[in-house]
Amino acid sequence: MNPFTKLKYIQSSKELLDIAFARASKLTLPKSKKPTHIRVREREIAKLKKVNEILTTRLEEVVKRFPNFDEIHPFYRTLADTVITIDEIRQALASVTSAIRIIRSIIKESIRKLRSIGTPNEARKLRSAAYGRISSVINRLELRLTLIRRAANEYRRFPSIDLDLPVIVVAGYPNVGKSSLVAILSSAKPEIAEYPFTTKKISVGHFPINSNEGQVLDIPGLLDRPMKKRNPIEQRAIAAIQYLADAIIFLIDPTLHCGFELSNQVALFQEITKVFVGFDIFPVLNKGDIASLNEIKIARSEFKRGGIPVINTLTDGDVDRVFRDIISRSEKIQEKLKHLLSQSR
Ligand SMILES: Nc1nc2c(ncn2[C@@H]2O[C@H](COP(=O)(O)OP(=O)(O)OP(=O)(O)O)[C@@H](O)[C@H]2O)c(=O)[nH]1
Ligand SMILES: [Mg+2]
Repeated sequence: MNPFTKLKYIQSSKELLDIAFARASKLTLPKSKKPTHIRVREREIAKLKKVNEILTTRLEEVVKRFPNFDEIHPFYRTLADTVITIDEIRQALASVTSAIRIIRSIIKESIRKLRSIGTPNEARKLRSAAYGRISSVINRLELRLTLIRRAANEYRRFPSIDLDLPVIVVAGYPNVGKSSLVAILSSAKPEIAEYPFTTKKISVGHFPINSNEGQVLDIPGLLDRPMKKRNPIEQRAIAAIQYLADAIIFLIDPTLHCGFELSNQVALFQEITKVFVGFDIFPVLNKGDIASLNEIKIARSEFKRGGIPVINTLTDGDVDRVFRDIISRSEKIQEKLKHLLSQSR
């Protein structure tokens, strides 16, 4: 499951200061017969305490809502790292923690001084000086808060994947029909378009299986290039394969309508099988409605596999049969299903 769902909107420096100072200025103290200078002093102290409470609880909340990056599943850690590096986020969160400390010490010091101050004017001046120092501490955090907000917005939207349930990843070159396939196999409604690189984020769809649920993942298209040269979007796709896939459907467009050569798709397939040793990888030819017999024959021979099934996602009722066949041939999925069955007994 996505470990970042607790993240909320991260307020800006200005929003934090506005709310803290506004709440503090609305404070009303109980009526008292104490001399004016004492009452003013108490009021200024109460304001500082309020500002301290609001700022430190809100900033602590920002830090607390982030899970420990060392403890989350490597898939989510890798995904997070493709948005904003974990080092950067850690540094930003550390700056927030140290800002909390500084604010507390400013408040403490100011309250101590306020207690021994004589005139109301001096008390107000001292409190106002403390506000100034607090403002500059918070304003200095602005870039970090912006970074944390960006991370939180993206992290929160990561797909929620249940690792106890079977996971099938649909991989392949861009534009070969991966999203179209995921859309007909599952509850997912990914964007489908006639141009490559439509899918930029991983999405998950569910399908019923043996009174349980399976998950099928739509991932961004991959080009045939070394792992080191992959951009963050492709790195996400690779992370899904590496950490989540019980089985991989490698979807191929034999017609070249996707805009890429068959030789590139073959090279990608070879790369994936080389890198992900021991994974169940099932090549499937798509766009069977427009592929010629010759194109299918060439693809099968290039992939050095005779019986690669042919489907199409537009009209073909065979898709489900091919899918169920893959599920029955995937050892990892069968193991998971057996385990689920034994648990439900
Ligand atoms: N004729 C035909 N067109 C298809 C088939 N499957 C998908 N398409 C078309 O191929 C194009 C790409 O489909 P997508 O499902 O977006 O492909 P994708 O692999 O997810 O593409 P990226 O997200 O860009 O990697 C769209 O215009 C689809 O309508 C098929 O079986 N037959
Ligand atoms: Mg897609």
